[in-house]
Amino acid sequence: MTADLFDGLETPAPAREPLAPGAMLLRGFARPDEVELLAAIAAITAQAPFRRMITPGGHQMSVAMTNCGPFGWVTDRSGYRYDAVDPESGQPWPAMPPLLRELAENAAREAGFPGFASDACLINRYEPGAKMSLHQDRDERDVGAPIVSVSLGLPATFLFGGLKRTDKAQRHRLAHGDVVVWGGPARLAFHGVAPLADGEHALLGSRRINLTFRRAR
Ligand code: MD3
Ligand code: FE
Repeated sequence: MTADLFDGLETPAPAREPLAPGAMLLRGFARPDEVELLAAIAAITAQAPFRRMITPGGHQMSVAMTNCGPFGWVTDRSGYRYDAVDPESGQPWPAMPPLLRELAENAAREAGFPGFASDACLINRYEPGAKMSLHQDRDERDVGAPIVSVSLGLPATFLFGGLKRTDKAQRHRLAHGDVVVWGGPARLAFHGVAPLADGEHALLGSRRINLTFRRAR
């Protein structure tokens, strides 16, 4: 007789793939919610459209961004900051839908960070050729809280380095539905995204959308 391993028990735990100390990949974790996630993103971007922001150095980013939640990450000639107001509209950022907040909280718990209460969700849109250079995320008040990232649409090559910009970076393929929790010693690692390759995704077309949930304040 072959017993079903999960017979009468709870659903199996999602596959956890450690990428580095503090960094846990949950492959496909967001897939069950893909349709509702995309509808929520469409509603957010109707209120706060994607825009390509300007860096303090005066360059326009290739990635288009928007935010939802109490705080949003913005950059302009004066610097990087979290702001409660969308500078394009003068209005608060759209509310963070409970589905998004709960997805991030559940992923963080799976990775060993229970009670993750994100107050900012940065939404990045990549079209073919868009990239993100190596950087650290250090505009958040409490770097003891993790960052949770959700990848949707076209796959990307993610670069994950060390605590120094010059440390050699590992490359990881992040595909539709993949969620990564970045905490502990990974939280301040340099990271980036290689130029997005052309392609066609069934739900998103020739785009990649990445959500990053943060505890900003
Ligand atoms: C590792 N976004 O928005 S997500 C960013 O795919 C950002 O759009 C990339 O880097 C993207 O700041 C990467 C994965 C990620 C996000 C935050 C991290 C990895 C991280 C913070 C610390 C270490
Ligand atoms: Fe980042």
